Amino acid sequence: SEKIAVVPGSFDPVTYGHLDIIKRAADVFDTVYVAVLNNSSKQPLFSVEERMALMAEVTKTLPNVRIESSSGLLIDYAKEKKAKAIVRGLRAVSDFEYEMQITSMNRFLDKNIETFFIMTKNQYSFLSSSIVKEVAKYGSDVSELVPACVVEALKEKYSLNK
Ligand code: COD
Repeated sequence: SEKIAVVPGSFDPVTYGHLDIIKRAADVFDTVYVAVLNNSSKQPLFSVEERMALMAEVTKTLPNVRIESSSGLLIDYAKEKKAKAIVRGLRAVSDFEYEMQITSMNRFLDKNIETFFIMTKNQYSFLSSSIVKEVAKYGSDVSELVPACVVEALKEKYSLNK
């Protein structure tokens, strides 16, 4: 049967680190749903629609990847999609505690959906959306960290292209 995975995140905005995880998940699973969600402890720079549009642009060459959004719980969304797994990326030890917490909560809510982790590539281990936003805000070049359409979207947000 079709093996379905959900890759959830706030993706505010998508970085090469996220994209690497999505590509590697798409190599293993038949269908990957990228779920653009709100993290209640983060104040997003880009709207859900903007984040989805950027994600769609950067994944357009991946035929088994679909971009969606949900305003509810991740686990309910994963169930609705008949997903076998939730796939998350892991960077440093600092990600571990938070990931343990959400994994346990999601397992408590539905024990049939596994959470799988993909270790980041070394070159992305210090990359995060927050760092990218911080650097872009001051007008520095982030083109090695995020795809070209994201570089443009950041310039527009911070009005540096005027
Ligand atoms: N290399 C590899 N992986 C990376 C990198 C990198 N450089 N940067 C980020 N990642 C990974 C992250 O570890 C994560 O797995 C994924 O990419 C997305 O990252 P973010 O930061 O965009 O996403 P988060 O952590 O803000 O996502 C949190 C959710 C939105 C999934 C969570 O808040 C959620 O599930 N919200 C919906 C409501 C819900 O169900 N809440 C209860 C959860 S128990």
